[in-house]
Amino acid sequence: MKKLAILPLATLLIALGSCKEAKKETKEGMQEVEESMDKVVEEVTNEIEVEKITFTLEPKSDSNVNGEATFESNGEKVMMIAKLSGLTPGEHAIHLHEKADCSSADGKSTGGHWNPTFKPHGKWGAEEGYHKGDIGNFTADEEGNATVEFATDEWCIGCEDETKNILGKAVIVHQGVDDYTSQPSGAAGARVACTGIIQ
Ligand SMILES: [Cu+2]
Ligand SMILES: [Zn+2]
Repeated sequence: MKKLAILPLATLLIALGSCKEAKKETKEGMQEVEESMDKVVEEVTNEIEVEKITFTLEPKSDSNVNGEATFESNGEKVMMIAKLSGLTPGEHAIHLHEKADCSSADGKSTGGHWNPTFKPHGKWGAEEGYHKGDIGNFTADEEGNATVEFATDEWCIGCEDETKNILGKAVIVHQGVDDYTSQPSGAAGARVACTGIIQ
C-alpha cells in the first residue's frame, strides 16, 4: 500500500519540476521582449530631437521689464514662450532683431529686425511680406505681466538654413505698439527688454 502512494507523489514532483522550468523560460522571454522594447523607445526618442533653450531678458532704456524667453523645437516647429513683468499695462510689440548683442543701454546694439529673406516689415503671415522676426503685439495685464506664445515652422534652432536659424539673433520687447505698416520696424518705440539667443 505504501509503494502505491509513493509512485503518484514522484510523478507529481516531476510534473511540478517541469512546470517550474516552463515558467522560468517565459520569464526570460518576457525580459527579452522588455529589453527590445526599451531599445525601440530609445531609438524613437533619439529620432525626435527635442531642443529647449531658455534666456533671461534684461531691462533696457531705463525700464523695469524683466522676463524669461524659452524656445523649444520638436523638429518641425519652434515654440516661443516669453514670460514678462514690469511692463506698462496694455499693448506692446515683440520682435527678433538681427544681432544677439544687448550691450547698449537702449538695446539698439541688436540692430534692426531679423530679415534674412529681405521682405518689408509687416504682420506675421501677411501677403505683402513680413520679417522673420515680426512676432507682433501682445497685451500686458493691469499688473504689467504678460505671457507671449508663438509657434512657427519658419524658424529652427541651429539648423543649416540661415533663413530659419534663430541662433545669434535677439529678442526685443518694445514700449510701444507695432503698427505693422511703418518701415522698417513698425514704429514700436523704445526697446524695453532684451536678450540674445545664444546657445
Ligand atoms: Cu523690434
Ligand atoms: Zn519687422
